[in-house]
Order: sequence, then C-alpha cells, then structure tokens
Amino acid sequence: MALTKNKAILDWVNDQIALCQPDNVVWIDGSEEQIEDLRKESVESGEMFKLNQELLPGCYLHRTAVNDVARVEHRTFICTPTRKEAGPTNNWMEPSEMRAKLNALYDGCMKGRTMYVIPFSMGVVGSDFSKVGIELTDSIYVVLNMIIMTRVGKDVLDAHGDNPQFTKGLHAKADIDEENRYIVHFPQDNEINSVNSGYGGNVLLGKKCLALRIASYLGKNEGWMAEHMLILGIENPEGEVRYLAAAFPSACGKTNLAMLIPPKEYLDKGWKVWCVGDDIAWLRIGADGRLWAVNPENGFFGVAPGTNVKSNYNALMSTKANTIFTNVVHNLDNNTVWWEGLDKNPPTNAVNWKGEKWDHTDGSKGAHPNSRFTAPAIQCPVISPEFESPKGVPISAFVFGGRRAKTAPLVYESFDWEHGVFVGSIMASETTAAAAGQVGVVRRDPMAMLPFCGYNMGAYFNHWLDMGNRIPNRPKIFNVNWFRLDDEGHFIWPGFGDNMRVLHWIMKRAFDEVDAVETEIGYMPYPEDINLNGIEDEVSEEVLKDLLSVDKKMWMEDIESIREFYSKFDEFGTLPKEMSDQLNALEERLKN
Ligand code: GTP
Ligand code: SPV
Ligand code: MN
Repeated sequence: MALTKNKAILDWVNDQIALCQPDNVVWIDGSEEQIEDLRKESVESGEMFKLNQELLPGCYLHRTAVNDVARVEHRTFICTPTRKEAGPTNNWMEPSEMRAKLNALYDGCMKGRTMYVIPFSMGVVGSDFSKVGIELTDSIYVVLNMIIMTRVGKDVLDAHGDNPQFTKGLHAKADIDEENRYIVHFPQDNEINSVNSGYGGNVLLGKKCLALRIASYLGKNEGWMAEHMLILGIENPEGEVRYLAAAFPSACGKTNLAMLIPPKEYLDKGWKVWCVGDDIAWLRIGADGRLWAVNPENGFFGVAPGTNVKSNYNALMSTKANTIFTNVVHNLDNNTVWWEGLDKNPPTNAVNWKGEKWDHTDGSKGAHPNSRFTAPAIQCPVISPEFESPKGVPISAFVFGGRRAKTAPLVYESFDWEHGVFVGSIMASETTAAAAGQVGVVRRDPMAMLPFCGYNMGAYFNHWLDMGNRIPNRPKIFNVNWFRLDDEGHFIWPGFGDNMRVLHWIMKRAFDEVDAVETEIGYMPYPEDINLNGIEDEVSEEVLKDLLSVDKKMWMEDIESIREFYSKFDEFGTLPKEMSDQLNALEERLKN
C-alpha cells in the first residue's frame, strides 16, 4: 500500500508501474521487520549469502554479474535540452530521443518481478538542506544497500508532506545487458534513469546520480555546492576542532583519509581525527560568512582491497556488523569474507568474486579490485559527533589531490581562491578500477568531478569562482599527492596515517600559523615545517626535498596537456577567462 498521499509522488510512481508492469509493488517503510523479510527473501533466492552471524552479525555477501563490476562512464548521460548545457566532458543525447530509447527498455521489464518503492532522504530527514528522492527498483540488493547508504522509510514521506519537489529515480536490472546499460540524468526534470546494471554507483541512485550529478546542477541554480569530497575534523590537544574537505578521484584515498589514525606522537599529545563523511560534501554559505559542509550520506560504500588493520583500522571496524560485501572472496571454512591486502592468509577453501572455486596459489585475484563494503556510518569508531548535525561543520581548507607518479608534489597551497579554482581545474590522476575501462592512465579530472558533474564543466568552474566572490570567509585551497613513485616504482611517501603530518601543515596555513615558500606553482612548506618525527628512517631529508620539488620541465609538459584539455571547451565557449589567464600566468612563472 502506498505510504503517502503526496499527489506528485503517487502520479509519478503510477506512471512507472504502468511502464514497467511489475507483478507486485512494495513500499519500503524502513521497519526492521520488513528489512528482515527482504534479507530472508534475498538469501532464499541466492541473491545474497548470509555470513557467519557470530563473527559478522548482520553481514551479507553479494556477487554481481561478471560484466557489471564498476561505474560505466561511457554509458552515463546528462540529457539537458542542449548539448552545450551538458558541456564537453559529459555524454549527451537529446532528451526525447533518450526517453524513447529508455522507454523501450523499461516497457514491461518488471513482469514477474516486484517493484520496490524506496523513499529516501539525502541528509538528515526533514532538515533544511536535505533532498528527498524516490527510487523504484526491482533489486532487493539495491533496497538493502540504500537502507544503509541513505535515510529510508515512511518518516521521510511524512516529513515531506505534499511537497511536489523530489528526485525521481527509476532503476531496473532488466537483463544486465552491457550493450543496453544506461545511467541517465535529466537535470531539468530532477530525474534519473538506470537500466541493465546491478552495481554500486550505477544503481544506488542517491549517491553519485543524485548527491553529485543532480545536486551539482541544483547547487549551481540555488547557490550552493555538491562536491566529491570527504569531510574530516582535526582536534588539537586543546580540544579545538578544525574541518577540511578533500576531493580525490575514485579509489584515490578519500575513505582512508577521512578516518585516518594519526601517528603515535600525535596520539600521545592528544590529537584526534573525526570523520564526517568519506565521499560527498554539500556546502553552503552560513550566516557567519563561513562555508558549512554536510555529508548527505548515511553509510560508506568503500573499496575493500587494501583495507586492513594497519591501513584503515576504522573502516575495517565499521564493517564488523550490518555490512553488505560485494564481489569479495567467500571463505567457506568459516563463512566469512576476505580480500587482497586484508592479511597475509588467503583462505584455502574459498570462492572468488566470480563465484568460482578459488586457489590463491595460481596467482589470480580472489576479490575484484573494485569490490566494496556497504557499512553504516555510525559504526565508524571515529564518526564525528557532528555527523548528524543539520547545519554541518565549518570548512577551513579545501584539498585537491590525485594519483600522480611524478609532477605533483606532496603538498602546495594556491595563491588565492581564483588560483585555487585553477589548481582544482587542472587536477589529473591515474584511472582506477572504480570505473570500467583502462586502469593507470593519467587523465584530467577537475575537482575529482569529471564523471560526476551534472552540467557543463566550464559553467561549473564559473560557479566555483562565483561562490568564491560570495563567501566572506573563504577556505584556503591546497593540493596533495600521496602517490609519488621512485624510479623503481615504490611509493616514496608512507601515506595513510602519516598523511596527518601534511594535514597538520595545511591547517596551520589555513589559520596563518606558519610561513611558506613562494614557488612557481604556489606556496610550499619549508621542509622543516613538515613534522617527520618517528619516520626519519623512511623519509630522509633528501626524500622530503624530492617530494617538495617542482620539476619545471615536467610542469611545462603538463601545461601542454592542460591546454589540450582546456581546448575541449572552445566549441562550447564556456571556459572562464580566469582559467586561461591563470594557465598563461603559470607558464610565465615557469619560464622565468
Ligand atoms: P571511492 O570510494 O571510489 O570514491 O574511493 P576513495 O577515494 O574513498 O579511495 P580509498 O580511500 O578507498 O582508497 C583507494 C585505494 O587507495 C586503496 O587501495 C588504498 O589502500 C589506497 N590508498 C589510500 N590512501 C593511500 C595513501 O595515503 N598512500 C597510498 N600509497 N595508497 C593509499
Ligand atoms: C566512486 O567510484 O567514486 C565511488 C563508488 O564512490 S560508486 O558508488 O560506484 O560510484
Ligand atoms: Mn567516490
């Protein structure tokens, strides 16, 4: 039975029922009883495996189709009325043409299946800054994930009342046919259509589709920002907490940084790090003139491989109960899970992510490189006391970063906001397994938003510039790179918890507490201002010098590649002049 009298919602749901023709329609009320029934049903159908409830209470394992393990950027569309509104970096199709294509795929696609109606809120239910969505899906896996990742249930509808504004999300697994897989956004209609996938960012429509692509479009029109950023608080020994938000591309370290455990020296002195969010930030200007950030999500959809007690203890602890694992190894001896990098003891009686008997000695990977856990945020041992605060936390610094073997130094600070927007716009990173396609290729990924910006990227840069003019108390803007390699291909910076040492410098800069060296690319630390106590063996003075060096020849080569990237905007006429001016100024500085 429908859980609301909201006419706009009911009309839309009824239209989709008529289109997809499910045998049953079930509204998700959020009750534990209903959730438990769905878990049971999914176990009976083989969609989920119930794991060892003594070791992993409330935990389940799911395997997706082998052809459906990551976001599909080449099949993700922004269907604005004109191509120009979608811009040079998004796939575009004329909306009515796309709708005709999709309607043919949706027509009768839920015959013999159940359609679930998921009312969800991104952000605290009923708060000024939350957004309501309805996702229709024929996948129980999607329902159970959405319940962890967002706030789901009848209270969302009750708080929404008869408000006609909501994001419409329709997902159908259909035949999991790669050739007919589409992840489509109609920003003007506040609508998302997903078909022929059952994986993560393609189907959990509250996440990348709503909270970034649709929200970035809304933010542009309404004067706020939706960013692919973690949010963390650093508490100093005096008990003062300072917050930063950091944008790194997919699988480049947001979850790890968001819940990092500081090095022993810092812990001993009383420093703490608090996690507010690990993937998405919504930011708006507060009455006090500062920029305030909320995490609109309610859980973590984190990369499993590489997560272990040492690299990310807090993420691992978050997954010890009530977690759904996707595409990891199933250990049949004790009915638990495993992935590469968890420990040095791969199970011997096991099934790999494809569902095949797995022998780790044959050198094959047991877990998919993009295998994931879906865990409730409140289970994180260092979840911030402000996590559910509707007004969020004040941001003192923005940090951009990517995966760069060379060129980008460990850390630098932009000269000012406009230069900071330029620094974000020229971000580049090696591609990862989070998206289908080649891995390890350097590509430009402005603000880590290349796959997630719901409108013209040039207009998005302009929105950043515009926000800068409107924020009285602007955060400072930084760039980091944890991934510099030596000539043998080893990481030269220890990373993970030791990244605290860089954040410490960033916060001092944000509060004008330390001097810096002015270089061609921005302000950089005096080497002695990066605290290396306890890691002098690993990071010698020489290594630090290397990490903080600017290789002018490489930067000049980078300028060429930035020009090429910027030139994509030419035919759209949307690159703000400030950006090309900044590029020319950088080139001049490097030449002199
Ligand atoms: P999405 O969920 O896809 O948005 O990814 P994310 O940005 O949250 O990335 P995550 O923190 O899950 O890290 C992805 C990979 O980067 C993992 O394999 C980590 O082990 C690795 N990683 C994270 N931080 C560091 C670091 O400081 N140094 C090195 N060398 N690797 C890191
Ligand atoms: C990412 O790829 O940036 C993710 C995972 O956070 S997904 O939800 O699949 O987009
Ligand atoms: Mn992400």
